[in-house]
Amino acid sequence: MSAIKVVTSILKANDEINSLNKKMLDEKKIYVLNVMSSPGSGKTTILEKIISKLQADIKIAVIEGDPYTSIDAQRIEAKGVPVVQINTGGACHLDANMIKNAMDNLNLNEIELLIVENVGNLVCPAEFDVGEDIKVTVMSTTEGTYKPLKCPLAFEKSGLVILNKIDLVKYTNFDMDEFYKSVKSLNEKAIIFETSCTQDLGLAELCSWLKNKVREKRND
Ligand SMILES: Nc1nc2c(ncn2[C@@H]2O[C@H](COP(=O)(O)OP(=O)(O)OP(=O)(O)O)[C@@H](O)[C@H]2O)c(=O)[nH]1
Ligand SMILES: [Mg+2]
Repeated sequence: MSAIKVVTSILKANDEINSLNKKMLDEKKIYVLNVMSSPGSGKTTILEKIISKLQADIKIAVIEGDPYTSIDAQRIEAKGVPVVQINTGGACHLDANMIKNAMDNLNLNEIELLIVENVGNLVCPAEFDVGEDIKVTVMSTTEGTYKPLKCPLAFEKSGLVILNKIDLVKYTNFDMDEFYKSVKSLNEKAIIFETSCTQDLGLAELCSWLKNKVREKRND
């Protein structure tokens, strides 16, 4: 019984801070992505590609969640956009309080698109809102067909699903029909893009969709 109460109160505390973060991000009309995936699905690589394609038109900043290192933040910094590193000290997800501290280190007047790369983990991050307009789940074709059914919450809560490493599908037994069926069974409204960062597939379409979302929010 007490364990249930602890979990409830942690989530409630997160919701309260999240509402304040969200209010500020909405006032500034910043469109926010919360990008989640298993370790190594390609989150940072997709971010690098998005930044390259959109930075001439849209002011982008990134919050990088990582258990211990700054490796991904350095990759993003090399693209020339503001980035704040959050090291969770081994914790498996970002929470609203961490995002609040990161926001204090960003000039919100100079951001139109804020991308949060969550810690590589496809279970816990889905529980914690971080001020996002949309949750994004990235999964790669090398992770097996049944990942959506094994980690349903991330897919249920994600408005956008990116199936990455589509270039590798031919080397796997990944069942594309079954993947679409499982995602749609969990979340029939999810928009799905197939991408390859090595072959530059699907990224232009993804960026065009994203650009529209950023514009919609600015014209609210
Ligand atoms: N073949 C192929 N490799 C890719 C693709 N996208 C990313 N990779 C590779 O996959 C590996 C992991 O990519 P990252 O972008 O670091 O993955 P991540 O999800 O950010 O990883 P964590 O932050 O550690 O969870 C790297 O070696 C990338 O070069 C792709 O579309 N195709
Ligand atoms: Mg990464």
